[in-house]
Parts: sequence; C-alpha cells; structure tokens
Amino acid sequence: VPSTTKIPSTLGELDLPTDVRRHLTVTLGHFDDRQPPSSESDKRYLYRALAISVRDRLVPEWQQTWRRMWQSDDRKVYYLSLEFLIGRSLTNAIQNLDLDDETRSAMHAYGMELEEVADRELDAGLGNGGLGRLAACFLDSCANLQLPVVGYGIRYEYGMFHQHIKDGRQVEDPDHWLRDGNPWEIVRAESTRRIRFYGRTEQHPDEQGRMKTRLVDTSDVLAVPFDMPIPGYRNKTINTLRLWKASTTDVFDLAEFNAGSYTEAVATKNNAEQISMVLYPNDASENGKELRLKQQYFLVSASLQDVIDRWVKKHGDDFSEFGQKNCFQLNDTHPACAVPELMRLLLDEHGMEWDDAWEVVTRCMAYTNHTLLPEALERWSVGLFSRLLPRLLEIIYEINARFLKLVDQQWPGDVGMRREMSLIEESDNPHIRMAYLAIVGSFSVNGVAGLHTQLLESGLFKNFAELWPRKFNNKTNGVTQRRWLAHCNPGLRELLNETIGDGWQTDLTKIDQLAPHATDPAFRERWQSIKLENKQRLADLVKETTDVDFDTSFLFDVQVKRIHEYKRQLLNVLHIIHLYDRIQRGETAGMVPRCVLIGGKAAPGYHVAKLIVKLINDVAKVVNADAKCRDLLRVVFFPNYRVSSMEVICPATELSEQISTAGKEASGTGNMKFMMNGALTIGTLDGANIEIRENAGDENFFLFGLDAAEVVETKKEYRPNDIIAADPDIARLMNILESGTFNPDNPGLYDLLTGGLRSPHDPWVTIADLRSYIDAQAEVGKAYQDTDKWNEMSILNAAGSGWFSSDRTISQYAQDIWDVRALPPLK
Ligand code: DL6
Repeated sequence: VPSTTKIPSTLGELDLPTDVRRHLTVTLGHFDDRQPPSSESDKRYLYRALAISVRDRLVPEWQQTWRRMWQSDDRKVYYLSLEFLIGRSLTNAIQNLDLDDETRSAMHAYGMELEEVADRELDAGLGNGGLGRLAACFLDSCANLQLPVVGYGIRYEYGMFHQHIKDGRQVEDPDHWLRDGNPWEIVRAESTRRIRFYGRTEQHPDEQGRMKTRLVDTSDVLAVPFDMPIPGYRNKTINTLRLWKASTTDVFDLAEFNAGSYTEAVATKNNAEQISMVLYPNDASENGKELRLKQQYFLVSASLQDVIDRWVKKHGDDFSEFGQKNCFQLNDTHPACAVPELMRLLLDEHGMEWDDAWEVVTRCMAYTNHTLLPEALERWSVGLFSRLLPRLLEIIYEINARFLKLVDQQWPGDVGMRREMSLIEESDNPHIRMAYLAIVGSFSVNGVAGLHTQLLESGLFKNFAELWPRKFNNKTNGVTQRRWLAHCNPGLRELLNETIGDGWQTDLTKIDQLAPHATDPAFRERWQSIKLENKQRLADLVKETTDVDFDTSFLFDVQVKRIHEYKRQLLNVLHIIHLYDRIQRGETAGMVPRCVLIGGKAAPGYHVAKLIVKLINDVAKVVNADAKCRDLLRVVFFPNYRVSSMEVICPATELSEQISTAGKEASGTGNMKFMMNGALTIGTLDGANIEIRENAGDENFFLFGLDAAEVVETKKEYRPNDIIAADPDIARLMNILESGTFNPDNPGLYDLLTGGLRSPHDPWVTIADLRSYIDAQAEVGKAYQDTDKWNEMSILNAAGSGWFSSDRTISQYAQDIWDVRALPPLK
C-alpha cells in the first residue's frame, strides 16, 4: 500500500456481526451457523470467525506501525528469545482495541457469552515459565509505550506439553496448538532466510585481494517468518512478534523422488522441519542437546539476517552506524550465538575487518541473566560446535584469545584467573561457556531483581563485574497490569476505575491512590465481595477439572509455578502434613480452614520433580477423603497449569506462596501478579519478594526463613536430623510421611524425597526453614480471622504494586540500556 493511501479503520463497511458471519460462512466455509452453536466444533469455528474479524480491525494500524518504525532512523530494539509464552490473544486484542461491547453483543446474537467463545482459543504455550512469560509481558509494555521493538522467536509446532495426571503422576501429551490454524499469524514468505549448518571453512581472496573465510558444503534449512500482532493499549500502535518456522530448501529431493525413494526424499523435509517442531520443556536444566543448539542458531541467524537485510536496503554495506541504530536484547544465553553470528555476517559476508566488526557487535548486544543455578548455565561441547557451526567456533576462539589478553593485562601472570574466565572450559571434553560469551560480547548485563543482580556481581560473575563494573545493572522484572489485573479481574478493574480513575491501566504507579481506602469499611466490603466472586469462579474450575469441592469461605492458599526443588513445593507439602497431623490429633483450636492449590509442570526428565507431583496428589487424595479434614482442609494439584488458568487463579488467591530457598529464585513474576490482585505473600527474602515486601510494608507480608547469606552459613554445618529430632511437630509430620500414610500400596516410594530432606547436603535446606514456615503460616491463620484487618492488608498490597508493572521495567530498559524513544507519528 503506498504510504499516502489512507487505510480505513475497518475493512469494508461491515459491522462486526456481519463480518463474523461472513468469516464464518465464506472465509472458513462453515455452513452450519445455527444459533447457538450446537457442538464443540461449531464453537471453535465461531471463535475463529470472531478472531479473524478482530484481526481485520487491527491490521491497518499494524501496517501503519510498521511504517512508522521503518520511516524513522531512530534506534530499534530486537528482543531475541527462544520463548514467548503468549497465552491467548483474542481477549487481549479486544481489550486493547476497546471492542468489548461490540464483540459481546455480536456473540449474543449467536446465543453465546464472549467468555465462552474466547475459551475455545488454545494457549500459545511457546515457553516454559517465568522467562517466556516475561518476554510476552515485555512485548505488551513495549507496544503500550510505543517503542520501536520487534520480538524474534521460534514458531514451535508443539508448545509446552499438556500435563494430565494419571494415578497421581504427571503424564505429558503433545500440545498441537496450531491444529485449528492460527488466526493471529500472517506468513511473510518473501522474507524467508537461509540458515547454514555443518560444512567446513575455506579461505579465498575477496575483490581487493584480502583473504576471507567462507563456509562451504553446508546443509541448509530455510527460516520462514510468521508475524503476530502485539496490540498496544488503545494507542493505535501494533508491534510485531516475528516467529520463524523451519522449512526444507527443496520440498523434495527430486532425484531421490524420481528414483522411487519417496521415504528418503520426504525425510529430508522432516529433518529440516524438526528444528521448529517442539519447544524444549526444560526451565533450568538438561543442556547439551544438538537439536536445541540448532534451534538457537536458527533463531539467531534468521533474525540477524532479517535486520541486516533491511539495513543494507537502506544503507548499503556501510555498517559504521549499525551499532548505534540497533540493539539486540538477549533473553538469557539461549540466543548468545548472536555474538559470533553477527561477527560472521559482518566479517565474511560484508567484508568488515575484525576490530570494526567487534566495535559494532559490542555496541548492540545486551544480555539478561535469569538464573543463579550454576547447573542451568548453558555450556556447549566444543566437539558439537565444531561439527554443527564450524565457522562460529573459529570466531569464538578468536574472541577468547583477544579477551584473555585483556585478562592478562588486568591480572598479570594470574593463570588461575585466565582459566576461570576463559570462554572455553578446558577438560577432556572442553565446553563453551555461553554466559561468558554473552558477557564479553555485550555492552550491558542485567539481572532481574535487586538481590539477583547483587548475587551475580558478587558470585557467579564476580570477576567480570570487577573487570567491567559499568556493564552490570539491575532491571527488576514486572508484569503487564492490562492482562494480569484489568483483563483477568474485571470486578476489581471496575472498582479501581470508579475509585481512582482508569489511568492505572497505563500508569500503575497511580494504584497507590488506593491506600487511603484501605481503612474505609464500605470499600473493604466491596473489595471482599469481589474476591469472593473470583473465588467462586476458581472453585467452579477446580470442581470441573479435579472434582474437588473448594469452599469459598476457606482461605485460598496457592502455589503455582514450575515444579522444582529450589521452589520448594515440598515445604508446602510438609506444612499440609503438619495441618493434617493437627486435625488427626484434634489440635485444631485457632486453625483457619484452607483450600490449598498447587499447580505446575515438571520437566519430563526431572525425576525428583515428578515425584513431588505424585506426592502432592497422594497427600491431596488422603486429605480430601478424610471426614475429619472436611471442615478445615482441602488440597488439589491443579493439572496443566498455564497462562489461561493463571488468569482465573490469581484474582481468587488470598495467600501467595513464594517460598524458594533464599538466593535461588532470580526474581519471580507470579509473586507480582498475586500482589496486584490483593493476595498477601508468605515468602522468603528471595528474588523480587524483597522488593514486594518493601512496597507492601513489612507488616503486610509474612516473612519466614533464612536469608541468602544465612543459607550459605547454614550449609557449612547442616544437620537436618537434629532439627527434626528436636521439634516434636516436625518429627511427627516426618513420621507420618515416612510411615507410608500417603503411599500404602507403594512402600518406599518417597524415600528419595525424605532422604533428601534429611541429608546434610540438601542444597535447598528445607528442614532449616520448616519451623519458621509453620509459625508464619500460623500468623497467616490469625490474620485471616480478622477479616477487616485482612482486607486492609490486601488493599495495601495492591496499592503497593505500582513498581511491578512491566511498563516500569521496560521504561528502564529503554532509558538505561536501549536508549530508544517512542515511535514518531506517521509522516
Ligand atoms: O526473569 C524471569 C524469570 C524469573 O522471574 C524467575 O525467577 C527465573 O527462575 C526465570 N528463569 C528461568 C530460567 N531459565 N533459564 N535460563 O526461567 O526467569
């Protein structure tokens, strides 16, 4: 479309109901448009027709935003991430485009509520957990702030697995989220890129006779881009998430096909397409798989080529300003190959010299770290790298050689320091340390919460922080209040709008105006009745998915996140067993009735995490079947926890469990979603909990456990068996667990877990924190009994959540790291 052409805000003259009908019958060829739709499949057709109609309404502004982006010479940002945990798009688009009334009445014409239709959308589960969901929140905030940011990721055919529970155990099913098609994507085949794997390097003279390196005999795969719109909030800005799908270079090997080797010919295609077939379902472990490295390089190479191609069209081969005008934010080390790949493109394909190319690279790369667990730091074997990406390995060696000279200058003659800081970990099977590569190649390195950044600087990356103190900075995470409050908690949204105006939806700092209302009895009553409605909505969902009755008069106590030892779901279970023990012994005075919900996925290869899932289910089974517990305790393991279930869980939660071993959780973001929705936190001094407590007020936070420094001290002389023996409550609950109460048919099943708890080498020091946790839970119970006080604390938590908007986080990235401004209006 020529840039002068005015694109109408709706395509054609059709109103929404007519448009839906047209898409249902003409675009989708669905002939049965009876009202209301009679089958599940009819409802899915209706969802798609509505989604396409909404998409029609954002396409014109999407095109305009794209033009605004490229007409300007201002700096651009590319957020490179192997994960974008988007969830659902329809209700988000409806909210941000202000189409609620229209879409609602269009669905009424089909005898359907909007929510019922929207529920047919499958989550885009292209991420594991925190890191992927953060990327999605960030894109939302970038669009809200109208920043020139493009997200780059992979269009996995299968997202995060679907978890179902069989006999208490996690079973994984493939998540074919694209099975009905994806109305939100537009394929841009014209921007397909070629990605080159394997092969070998050779030297050749360029036009000026300089020796240059080139890759030959490679095995190539195509990267085909699919664009997804990221609508800003009512601001006519629609940013882009570009997801790459792998495709073969030739549909079939014709020679083989003609020779009758049909299977072999098709295998080539399948091999190539495997790269974008499935998301690796690991959050913080299991590195080293060849296909995973292929995915990483595939994303990085396609995205860099995309950006460079656009640059060359405008600036030719002059890259002198490329570093000033472009910035790549690496979401953890997964896209760290961007450092040597950009070097390769500049050196080998655009004729630059090393120093100039390095200057460009180190001006435009920035790295975010998301984990303190050393086992989660990526390392790739040199052997694998040399086969798969031989030219990149040569470049990494050269980067390392030059970097080690700098280390020598800083610490002359210190061989130990060279070994410690080298990008190559030397051994019989040497490995590349991807975090070090990312640090050396970036101008900025950030952690995701205050404590996390401090611990990176003083621990994991200490030497680097000493060498380059100004590279390191903190950017405490945030979440988008538009999804995690306005959309998921309509009752609270309306109350906030009425009380403090609707400005908080784009500026969450305004939510502090709630504080004075915390002591107003009438306001507290409304606050509580909204919570009650949300609890009923969750109770219905729990009943539907697990057949357990949640009583809405009980305290709703929730822990949802990936299942991992450091997150200590086990600590939560031990407390449940303690309550169960008290009930059995009739010691229930002052006990507040609770519904405990735990949800999350365990990595399929993580045996201990899967055993924890089984234990939670077994404990739930015993508790829920026990008549004595009926009035005091209910427990569920909520299956297949995902973005769309959190949208129901978090508005209903009253107590948010953030109980990781201090010093292990980088930040957490679920903790922020709960806080915004008025939950109180029981938590350790870990990750962003510390900042949550500061903002909510110490008196509105249930603190327990060792802090990070105390954890380190405790580990020096840790004797959990002594703690157990000295504390009758703990001794009894351990005895209940160890005597097979929850596994009568499977003796010894939980020995691995109980052995871990009792081990002096337990890295998570669960028993050390148990007494303090039980006591803090008792405080929670007491506080809950004073309803007025509890509501006051709840309101003050929401009022203190302004800091945790991803708009704040992204403004800080934009100012301190990216140095970018809002998109100018269209010329
Ligand atoms: O920064 C987002 C999120 C943090 O909130 C969590 O604390 C952290 O565990 C998570 N990290 C990962 C680890 N993946 N890697 N590497 O998901 O990041």
